[in-house]
Amino acid sequence: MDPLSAPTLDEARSLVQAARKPLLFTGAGVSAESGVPTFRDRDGLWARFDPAQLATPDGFHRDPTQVWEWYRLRRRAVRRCVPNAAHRAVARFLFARPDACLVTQNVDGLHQRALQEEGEKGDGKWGDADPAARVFPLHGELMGDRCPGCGSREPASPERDSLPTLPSCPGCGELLRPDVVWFGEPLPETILDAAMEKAERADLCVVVGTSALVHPAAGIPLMTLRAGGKVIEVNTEVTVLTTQCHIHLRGPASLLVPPLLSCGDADAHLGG
Ligand code: BV8
Ligand code: ZN
Repeated sequence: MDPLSAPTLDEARSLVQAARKPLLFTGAGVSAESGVPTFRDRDGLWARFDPAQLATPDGFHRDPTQVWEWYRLRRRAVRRCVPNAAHRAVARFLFARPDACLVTQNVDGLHQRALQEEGEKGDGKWGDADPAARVFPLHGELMGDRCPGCGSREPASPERDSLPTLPSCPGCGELLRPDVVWFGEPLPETILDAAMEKAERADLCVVVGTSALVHPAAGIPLMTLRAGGKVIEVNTEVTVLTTQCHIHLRGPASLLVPPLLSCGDADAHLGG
């Protein structure tokens, strides 16, 4: 069945329009059509590398060169990617709905780029809406370097990423690391606390493109459910969450998210 003609899409759109506190929750699948490899799909990052070995403090301590090689490869790939129709629809939704927020597991920065581009494109039509404060990146940012020594942070630079040497902190000389949360590391407390509070207050959680396997992030939709809210899932596959969702929309994010989140007919035809 054509996912756009499924009755469930209309039902899901009504839930989105009626929601007072909608929370959007995304994973790597929302960026798949931008060309960013997911983690667990067949051609995903796990297929060729073992993030359980590389995206960990032990892995970094054991072989910082290999870990940096992996992150620099991912950065080169993401720099060639652009936000897709799903990212743009999420951005427009956040501008149009001051009661909405986004919790993302993604570190690729494509949601943030879509917000910036839609803000500029909006050319003032969004008023003084500043949705950036309603975006909660749980796992950090791929395009950021952090110093474990003095805590300094700076944006990743293609120049520094192309050096044959590993990056060291200009302030204290310590070996820098990518500013992401590795397996076995705690998530940033203020961001996680704020995201969980939003999940408990949300009356609707729209889950897009996640296998819902990584905790504590995967607990976000469950907190909305436990608080009496509803969950809509957009995914090309079923997941461990599917049976608990009120509506499961089967199909790609860039096809389903624009009509699902459109804030008006014109917007839906924008196609994201
Ligand atoms: C912590 C940054 C404690 C790094 C990432 C056993 C049980 C439960 C938990 C654990 C356990 N053993 C260990 C743990 C904890 C562990 C965990 O959950 N492990 C899992 C694997 C079992 N969690 C942690 O370690 C966390 N920390 O618990 O700390 C603690 C507390 C205090 C003090 C000390 C310690 C930290 C987890 C964060 C790890 N970092 N990323 C980097 O990127 O390099 S997680 C990584 O996975 C990414 O962020 C990614 O977003 C995330 C989740 O994956 P998904 O986004 O869901 O991606 P995936 O490929 O899996 O799925 C894609 C989906 O999209 C699929 O469903 C697919 O069908 C769909 N899709 C594909 N294409 C499309 C699509 N959908 C729509 N449209 C499409 N076109
Ligand atoms: Zn330093």
